[in-house]
Amino acid sequence: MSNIVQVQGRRSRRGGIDPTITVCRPTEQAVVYLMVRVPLKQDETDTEIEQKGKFFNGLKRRAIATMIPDRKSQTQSVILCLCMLILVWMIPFQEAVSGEKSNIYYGSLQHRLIKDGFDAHTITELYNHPKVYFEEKGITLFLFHREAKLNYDRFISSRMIKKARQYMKTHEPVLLKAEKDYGVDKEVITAIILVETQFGAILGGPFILNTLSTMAALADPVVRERFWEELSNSNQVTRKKYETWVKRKSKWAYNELKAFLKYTARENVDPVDIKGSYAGAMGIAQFMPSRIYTLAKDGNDDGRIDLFNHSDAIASVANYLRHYGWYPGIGRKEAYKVVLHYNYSSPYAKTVLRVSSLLKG
Ligand SMILES: [Ca+2]
Repeated sequence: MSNIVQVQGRRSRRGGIDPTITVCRPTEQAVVYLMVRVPLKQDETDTEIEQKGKFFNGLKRRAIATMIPDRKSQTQSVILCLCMLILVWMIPFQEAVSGEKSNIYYGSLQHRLIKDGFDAHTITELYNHPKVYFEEKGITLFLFHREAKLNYDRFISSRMIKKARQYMKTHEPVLLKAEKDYGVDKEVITAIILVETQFGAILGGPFILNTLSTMAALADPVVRERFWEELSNSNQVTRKKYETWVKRKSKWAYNELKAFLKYTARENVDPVDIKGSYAGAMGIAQFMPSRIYTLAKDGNDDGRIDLFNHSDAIASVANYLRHYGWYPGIGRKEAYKVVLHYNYSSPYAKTVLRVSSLLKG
């Protein structure tokens, strides 16, 4: 009885190739089932797709030639397949999984946005933009993100505190104005801006439009199922946890997406060009789009709210903290609760207050 290696591929212009490598014995159930997914670029030509197909056909031939004559054991078969999978990943296909083109995922989301009052032409054009794709990789990171595991200690190093003092010196007039206008200590504003983006040095990776659209699109059962198929290969999350997370986050992301689209339209900035955190927070102070409308402020009085501008970011943080209860002379216990509103993480709030206290000392 020989082992059989099958390489099957499902091709589509937008969804990519999903070759499945299966190792099994004919009279038994599949012993090993491995799958690797190779996405295609939106503009990939038929010839390029054909070349990828040929590669997998070659893989299949080599695998069968190796395994059938020698009747290799299951273990050897698995090792061979794993080696081949590694080879597959090493092929310099230009498009990462996260870069997969989107319309197959974003169809129902577009309908929903249009139904909720967004201009049909603008939405269709936006989701056909080459930079818009399903942000699979980023959303996976978000799902597995563990706030408590982040290394907050680095923010209280002498190097960081020195940088914070320099920042306070550079932006002293704006910080003093914010302190006067909002009654919020300049040290705590500085501490938040340090921890959020290291004073604007780290402004995020993925494009916010893709991050929020991807999470919002998971409200569609078809998209949700497809993404689950990707995730379930990692064995890091149960179906139950996934469903709970999706239910909560897709609703939240949809509201954030609407706020983001309104904000970018109001400020006349291109929504496809703004990068943010894995959760969709933007700018020097990492505001979520919904908060921009209610709590962001124009710190430099130019009539615009630009969260990539330090004066606007400083005033916005001050207003945010005041809104959640900060007042001059606030005690540590109360201050801790207010900072938690910025990011609901105990290590985060403790670090912000520690930095603030070091800056005062
Ligand atoms: Ca401004």
